[in-house]
Amino acid sequence: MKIEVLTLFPELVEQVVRYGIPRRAVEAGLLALSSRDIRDYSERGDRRVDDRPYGGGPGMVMEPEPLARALAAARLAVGPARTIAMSPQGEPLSQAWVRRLAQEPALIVLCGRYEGADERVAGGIDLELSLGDFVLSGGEIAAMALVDAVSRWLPGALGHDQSAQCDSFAAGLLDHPHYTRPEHWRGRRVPEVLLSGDHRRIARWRMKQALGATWLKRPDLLEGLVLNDEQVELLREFIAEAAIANGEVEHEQHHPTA
Ligand code: 9D3
Repeated sequence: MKIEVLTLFPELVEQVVRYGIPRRAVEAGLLALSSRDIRDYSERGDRRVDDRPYGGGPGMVMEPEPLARALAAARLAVGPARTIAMSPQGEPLSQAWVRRLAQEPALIVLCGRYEGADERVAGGIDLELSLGDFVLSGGEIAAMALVDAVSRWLPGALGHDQSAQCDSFAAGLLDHPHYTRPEHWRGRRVPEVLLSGDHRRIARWRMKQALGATWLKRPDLLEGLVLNDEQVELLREFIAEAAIANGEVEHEQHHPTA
């Protein structure tokens, strides 16, 4: 996949492929990232690409002409591509979007700065994406998050085992707890089941912990899932044990979040 990022900070964006899975995706020829400096398309001697907002008010607006020219150059470079603007007005980025975008042959990603782009460039944009409801200083870190997440879904970027596990084990759930050596650390032991060598019991314990963590911390994620019979039973057990641990059985209280 080719990704072209249009930005005022190309050196910042390129950092994303210096480490980890995005780096390996580039080395394996699965990903080509290039960033394009919007200032190179400025119409002005001082290379500025911002101007004051019509209607007044604080802050500056990205001019449409440099953005349109940079978009045209990016399209020439990568061919037909989905064009995405990283924007606080965008749809929240989700794993569903990440997996969909990883199928594309090319992406063009526009990073806003200042108060955002002149609204008239919106016609050249297919999709607006946000990282969520908090304020960033610009779209670059959001674009880097998108590149990182997409690179994990390029065929061959993860070990085959890993991706298969990710798919089948606990899609849509929070992770189960992890432990490593030593077995006994500052008075706390590793759960006995993980030392048992009984792979079926371990898998059931992990699924139960994943279901339980999701129920406790992100009940909204459970709403969207269809659990199989074993998962329903494991979650019932987890909830029953959590109630006992909370002393709710004797006192007939309810779940702490209720
Ligand atoms: C403080 C300025 N805000 C006035 C109400 C509007 C605003 C403009 C530009 C807020 C943020 C930004 C820059 N942010 C992004 O470009 C951005 C972003 C974000 O801020 N949060 C989450 N996802 C994203 S994607 C791009």
